[in-house]
Amino acid sequence: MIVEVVDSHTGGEPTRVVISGGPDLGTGPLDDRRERFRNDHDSFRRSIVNEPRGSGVLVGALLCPPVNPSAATGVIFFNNVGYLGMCGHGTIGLVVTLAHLGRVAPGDHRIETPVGDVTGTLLDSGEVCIENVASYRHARDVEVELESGELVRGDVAWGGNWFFLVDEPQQELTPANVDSLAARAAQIRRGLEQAGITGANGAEIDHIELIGPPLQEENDGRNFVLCPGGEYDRSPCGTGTSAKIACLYEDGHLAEGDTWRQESTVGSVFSAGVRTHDGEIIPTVQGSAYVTGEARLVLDPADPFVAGLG
Ligand code: PYC
Repeated sequence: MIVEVVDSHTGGEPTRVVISGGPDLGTGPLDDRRERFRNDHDSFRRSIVNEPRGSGVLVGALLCPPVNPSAATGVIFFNNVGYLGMCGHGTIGLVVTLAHLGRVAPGDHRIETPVGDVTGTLLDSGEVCIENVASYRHARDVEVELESGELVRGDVAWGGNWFFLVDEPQQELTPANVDSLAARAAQIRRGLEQAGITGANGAEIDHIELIGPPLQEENDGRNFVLCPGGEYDRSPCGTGTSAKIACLYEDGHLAEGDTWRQESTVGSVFSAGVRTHDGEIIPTVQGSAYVTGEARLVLDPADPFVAGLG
């Protein structure tokens, strides 16, 4: 079986868009189709993003026919351990990939995801600005106890995925510190699980976002985001930036029309903002992506690792 993919990176974080050869998930809402993907085709997910064809840091994007024909596409994002609600860096990568394939031109493109519609605007500059799903803070200043007994406080917020956002002024959020940052974020995640702290309706908080001061004075903040599978986001994390934007707006630290420049751990930057609609906070996140490859992946049934490792 041959699967055609286009790879890109957004601020250093890779996205692999499946162009053909993916499972037929039928029709209906994208969240139903994500459940079909999870229940009936999970080996496809593992084949595409896990070793030996991928790596732990890769996010996959399965194109699906949209429910509303006016949308450019539907998409289901997935990673080394499961499925995402939305993915900001992935949506920027997706729009640049569709432009690379000649399927979209500069302008607004509606994209359906399992957690709602987003808009990806391809700018004349080649940058992409996404208007994300409505984002919000679910719980403020929540205390969580780590195995060491240390108490850490943070906010639970939704930006298309669930985040626990913690101010981390103690250590620089740089590549030199990723091992200790990942260990700390993993401890926080375990602490949340043990305490039964969740997002709305008991949803698992599967992304931990440590936030510190920027290293470049033109920027406003820097983050380290631990993703569900244990890798950190090389980009500033579009959904994590959206969660942060929602908290900033709710705290009165960001108004409509303001720009928040979010640095990632590797130094890439997203420019973010907010607009409100019917009382909801709609974040915008702008960044660049670059196509890195086009490939025909071979899924040979005789290959003992056809479904990937892990
Ligand atoms: O950019 O939203 C994002 C994201 C989520 C996980 C990895 N990147």
